[in-house]
Order: sequence, then C-alpha cells, then structure tokens
Amino acid sequence: MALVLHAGNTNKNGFKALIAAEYNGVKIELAKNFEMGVSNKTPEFLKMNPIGKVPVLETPDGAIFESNAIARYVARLKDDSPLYGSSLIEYARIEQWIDFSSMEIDANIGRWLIPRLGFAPYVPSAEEFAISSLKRALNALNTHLASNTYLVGHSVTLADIIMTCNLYFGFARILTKSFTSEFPHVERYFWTLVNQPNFAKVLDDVKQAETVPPVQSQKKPSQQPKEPAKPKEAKKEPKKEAAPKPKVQETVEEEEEAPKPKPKNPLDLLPPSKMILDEWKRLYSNTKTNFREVAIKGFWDMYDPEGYSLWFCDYKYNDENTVSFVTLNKVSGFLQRMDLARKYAFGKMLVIGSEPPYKVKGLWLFRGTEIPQFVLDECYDTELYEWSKVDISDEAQKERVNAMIEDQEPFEGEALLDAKCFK
Ligand SMILES: N[C@@H](CCC(=O)N[C@@H](CS)C(=O)NCC(=O)O)C(=O)O
Repeated sequence: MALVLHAGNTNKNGFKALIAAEYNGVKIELAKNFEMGVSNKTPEFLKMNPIGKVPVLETPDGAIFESNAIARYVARLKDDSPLYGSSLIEYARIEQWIDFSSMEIDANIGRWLIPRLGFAPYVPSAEEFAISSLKRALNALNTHLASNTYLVGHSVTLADIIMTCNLYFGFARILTKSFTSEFPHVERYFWTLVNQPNFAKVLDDVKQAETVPPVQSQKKPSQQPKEPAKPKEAKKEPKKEAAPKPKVQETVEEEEEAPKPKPKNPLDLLPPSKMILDEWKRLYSNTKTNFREVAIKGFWDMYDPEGYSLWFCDYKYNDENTVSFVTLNKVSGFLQRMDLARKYAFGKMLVIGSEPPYKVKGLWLFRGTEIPQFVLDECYDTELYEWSKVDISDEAQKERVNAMIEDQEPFEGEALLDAKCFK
C-alpha cells in the first residue's frame, strides 16, 4: 500500500512530509477528493485521528497524526538519510530546532494571525505579547543563521524543512517585508530554502504578505475554517508523479483567471544602446590572455553610460562573515537569486581576506541608469548591501572597476578568498 496523506493541498503542515519525501525519494499520494470539514469528519477518518485534524498519513502499518511525527516517519524511511543527521548530537539539535520552530515560531505566528482573522478572540495585549515573543525567537534564529547556512550541519535536514514550512505560512500570511527586514539572515535562509528544487516542487510561487491582515469580527464556530480554504484546483486529483503545487491563499477562494500576457520588462522599452550585453559577456568569457588589453579595454570601448550604469556594492554585515563556506554560500545564493536579471546585468562578487571576518564587495553592470526596480523588489539580497553608483569621470573609481572585473589580487591590499562572476 502506498503512503496516503490526508490533507488539503494548501496545508503547510502537510508540506513538511511532502518535502521530506522529495529529499528521500519516497512516494506519497494525496487522498483523493479530500475536502476539509467533510472528509476529516467521517468515522473512517476519526479512526485514524480521533480529534479529526489533518494531516494524517496512512501507512502500511497504520495511520499517523501530528505533522512533525509524520515528517519524522518519512525522513526515517530511507536508511542513513541526511535529513536526520549523522550523530547523536546532530539528531538532538535537529529535534531542538523542530521544537523551537513549532513552539516559538509557529505558535506565535498563529497567536498573532488567528485572532486577526476572527477565529479567536482579538485581545490587543495578547497580540502584543505574541509579536514580542515571535521577535525574540526570530532574533535568536537570525543570530544562528548569521554564521550557519542551515540549522544543523552543512546540508538540509528535517529541521530546515519544518522551520521553512512554518516560516512559509508566516511569510505568506502576516510577516510583511517591513517586519522581516529586522531579521536579514532569516530572510536569506527562507528565500534560499524555498528556492531549493525539492522545496520548490511542493511550495509554488512563494509571495510575501504585503499587509498585516486587518482585525475581522469574530466568526461563529461553524464559520471557522480549520484549514486554509483550497483554491479551486485543490479538488482535482493530484498528479501522479509530483506533489501538487499548492498555493497559500487561504481564507478566500480565488476565481481562476485566464493567464494574462506577461507584461514587458520596462528595461526592454529603453532606447536602444550601442552596448550589447551579450557581446561583453562573450568577450569576458573568451579572453584568456592579455585580459587588461583585450577584455578591459573592450569593456570601456563598449560601455554606454546612457544605456547602462555601473554600481559598487558592499556587504553591510561583514563582521558576521566569520565562516568561509557560509560567506561563499551567501554570495552564491545572491547570484542565484539574480537569475531574474540575467538579460540585463553582469556582476562580479569578491570575497576578500585570507582570514575571517571576510569582506564581500561587488561590481554590477545594469541596463538603465539606475538599479532596476524589479531587482530591488524581487532580490532581497540587494538590501544587505550598500550601493554606490560608479562615477566614471573619476579615474580611481574606473581603476577599481577594472580590478574587480579582472579579479585583481591583492585587492585593496588583501588576498581573495574567491571571485564569482554573474554573466
Ligand atoms: N499539531 C497539529 C495541528 C493540526 C491542525 O491544527 N490541523 C488543522 C488544519 S491546519 C485542522 O485539521 N483543523 C481541524 C479542526 O480543528 O477540527 C499538526 O501539526 O498536525
């Protein structure tokens, strides 16, 4: 018998097991035609979970309820799965972060959100307490993530899966950008993880809440949806191979609209430029010798200050770059997230220093005379850097551009740990 998960396909508690299954190559089917408030009230369902809550996982050995327990089961289905760590201390730390994420993060997000949606009494002093408890927890998480890419060890574990699912619910519903910007390492962690392929197969199109939901009048028990309402698609049978891509739109059913034509990027509407970005990228990649004479000279011959701009960026939190691979991962994550600007940008990122703390400095060439708005809006890493426009009438600044393009070492008197190129 296959594993069958009973839950609607917007249930972040169900996502925990689905993501763990992607990592472990385990097949989980979603219960057919599951309908919240109906399917979980049947006598058959109550035999699996006497309080009728979802998710429930049916296994060949019987049912399991409680989403963390279900996710643990899936994580352990594969022998030696890295999701569960490789030593007693790692195992304990994974459990530590699972509990922290459930009790300190998820519970406080719920205490803030649920009364606002009218599903519990709204008490301002209780809300204040929930927010301050959540901030206290996020602050601790932020400090941990300043020098760790993952919660435990050097790869994704079940703790990251559960933490990310809980943050996902918060980010999607109530944790607006102005709230999360106080926790830049949590933001980096969250966006990096939701973009990992095994997460992205389950969590589709993650969008951060733009506003804190207004306080609604309290609903009667019968009106209370116990699980996020499903988008229309949820009633369809899940696809066989892949977990269905859920959406976090919970309390309001959305009408499905015909796909609108993709709006043109405003940068495509700029007057044509004599500089062809791809030509520069080709010249950069193909120049193997005489880099100064060929590539750098070629760059300035091509450069069009009316159609493009050059920017220096400086990481604001260099003091926290105490671990080399974490620093390198941060920079790689930034470059990954800049993928959306590939047609409009070229960049060099230098990780500087022979010992910690490492400095991260970069040079970016953007189409247009400003940093494109969609880059500022969609690539949150841009906020982690101080940006200054290169003044090309200043020879010293031009020389700094050359040194960065060339990976000149020493750079500003220091060795380079690494130089990464975005092209
Ligand atoms: N601690 C449980 C929470 C489960 C839970 O609250 N499920 C909600 C949907 S997200 C539910 O089934 N509510 C139905 C009800 O309360 O009757 C878990 O992690 O599985």
